Amino acid sequence: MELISFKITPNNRKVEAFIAHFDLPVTVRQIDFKHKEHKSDEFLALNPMGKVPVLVDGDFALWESNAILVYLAKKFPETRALPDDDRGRAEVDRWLHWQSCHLMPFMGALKTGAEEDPDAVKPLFTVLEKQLADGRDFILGDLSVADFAVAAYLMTKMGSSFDYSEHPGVAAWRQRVFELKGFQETIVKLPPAAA
Ligand SMILES: N[C@@H](CCC(=O)N[C@@H](CS)C(=O)NCC(=O)O)C(=O)O
Repeated sequence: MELISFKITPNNRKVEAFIAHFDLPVTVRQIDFKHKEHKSDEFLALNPMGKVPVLVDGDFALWESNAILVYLAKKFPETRALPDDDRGRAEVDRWLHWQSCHLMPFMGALKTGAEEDPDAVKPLFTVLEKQLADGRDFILGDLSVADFAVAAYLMTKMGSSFDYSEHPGVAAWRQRVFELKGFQETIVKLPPAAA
């Protein structure tokens, strides 16, 4: 299996971190954005969206990072990262959708300037804080794909700049996930800014 990726972005890092955390037998290859590999005919045959990540498993090419996380968790059940009961599975789906339908669009709006107030993230943090109450170490209690999907966003430069002071449960969970082997092994050190 091969993951075509671009580690520096959260949708890619979440999958890379999952692979690294569980030592999955997936080769990770960084895409050549500079030469627009993602717009080449060969790549568009794998993902007509022209975006990474893409997982290639034999003749099956899967795009959309959260779909990839779920596929890998099912393919490697020893990760125990995807509950197999209906309710647990639905809970995972809820948080994957929350990340892609609420957290990601909010952060996208901040990036484009459509939203100007970083503190507008607080209602989202309040929802996550409530989920992490009752001493839960991870979003579902046990580590799951949901933690990889959501935390990767909060480890970006923007995610690190948010004020977590009113949401200590979110802050502690974010740090806990950051310390996981998979996230430690996928830290990208940016070159220092030019003087
Ligand atoms: N919803 C997609 C988003 C994928 C995505 O936007 N990938 C970006 C990098 S994070 C990309 O490949 N951008 C290149 C482009 O749009 O030209 C996912 O979660 O996989």
